[in-house]
Amino acid sequence: MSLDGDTLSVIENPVAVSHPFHSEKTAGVAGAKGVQGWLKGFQSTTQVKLLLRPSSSQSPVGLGDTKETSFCNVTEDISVSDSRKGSVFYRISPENSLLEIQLGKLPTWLPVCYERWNSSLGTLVCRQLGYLRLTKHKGVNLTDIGPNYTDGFIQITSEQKSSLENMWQFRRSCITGKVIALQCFECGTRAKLPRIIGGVEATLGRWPWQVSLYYSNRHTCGGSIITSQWVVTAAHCVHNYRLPQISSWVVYAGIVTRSSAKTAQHAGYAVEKIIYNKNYNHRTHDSDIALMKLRTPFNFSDTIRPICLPQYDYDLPGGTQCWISGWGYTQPDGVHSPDTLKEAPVPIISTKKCNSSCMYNGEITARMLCAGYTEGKVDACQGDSGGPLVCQDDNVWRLVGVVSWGTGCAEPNHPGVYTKVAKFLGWIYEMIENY
Ligand code: 4AZ
Repeated sequence: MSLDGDTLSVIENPVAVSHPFHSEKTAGVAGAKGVQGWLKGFQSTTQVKLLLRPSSSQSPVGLGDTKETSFCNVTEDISVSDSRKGSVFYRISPENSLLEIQLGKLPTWLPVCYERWNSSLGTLVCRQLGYLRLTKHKGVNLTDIGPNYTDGFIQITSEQKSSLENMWQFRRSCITGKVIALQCFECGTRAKLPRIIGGVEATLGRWPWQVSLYYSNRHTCGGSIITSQWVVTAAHCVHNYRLPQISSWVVYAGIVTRSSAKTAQHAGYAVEKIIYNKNYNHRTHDSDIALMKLRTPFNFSDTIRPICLPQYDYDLPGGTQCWISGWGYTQPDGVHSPDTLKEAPVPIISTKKCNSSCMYNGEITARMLCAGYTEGKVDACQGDSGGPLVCQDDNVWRLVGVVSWGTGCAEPNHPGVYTKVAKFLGWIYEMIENY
């Protein structure tokens, strides 16, 4: 299987560098460095969109206000310093899997000395990077990693610290002579695909984490694969009367056309558990998030793959380009449900702007985020609910939002509202570990 972007199985200089997990691909290409990585995700892709087509003069980012909307003059504040909370940044080197840390004021990425290290710390670091868990870790001899690391090391402090952020300190040398190599659970990549030009329809494998949730033999909602047995969706898709009838739900993965859902090749996956967030509020749409556990695990392939979760403590600035996908209505009047999965680019709208009196006037809670266009025209709609809002960070796609609600579909000043997944990371980890 060949993957987009870097894979760790490629060793550029086999003489100078030895690879700790060679022969395996890894997910460790994402830096938790903050906004630069996210802004790189802007894509100049042929304009395709989910539900409603923007006029040909529109670009996916930075659309200006139209006449009706010009009173809404809240400007987006794409400020880097506002978005970079905390002062410790993590990444896993794609060349050699070494964990590298940038400590606030130091300008360089430094390897971490293999001392006082354990797998729980590895899990915390993987989760900080948006991966669900650690898959491998080991100490690598400094003599095996070549001459590239001469600026010093990060050492784990000897004192008990309450937060991961405070665990690290700078050291000139590393007594053990070993540094940490990590591999986290792979997610957020797609297979190399032929390009589509000029279409609004997605092709197989472009959004391999997208699933269709069928209830009583009908497509009801979208969802996103996060592990081999768990799917994230919206609470409003599964709450109430639907819960006791678990056997009525079927999860279809690895498809782009709904008509292919029931062919033998694409037998759906039965559902074992549905958990919706206990703080879900039907009236305000707050905490609109749920998890579905499958009875049997997905068979991962080029067309069925998990999406990464967002990193902790990171708010995407307004204007960041993200994507939605789904089988929801393609007209606001709600009569056209497409057979083929649709996709569309949508920029994040800051909560400040989205909560202004010309948009949702204070209805956006800290657990929601907005994406779309002031003038409407491109948006998620009924049937897309529970599906993904994803953003690319370096080469990795992350589940930033879950399609939740909005006033109508694609109306001016009423962008789509999404559940902010970053606010539910602790809840997701807890459910997946305990259920
Ligand atoms: C819905 O009814 C729905 N325009 C989903 C998304 C949006 C509106 C409604 C956003 O499921």
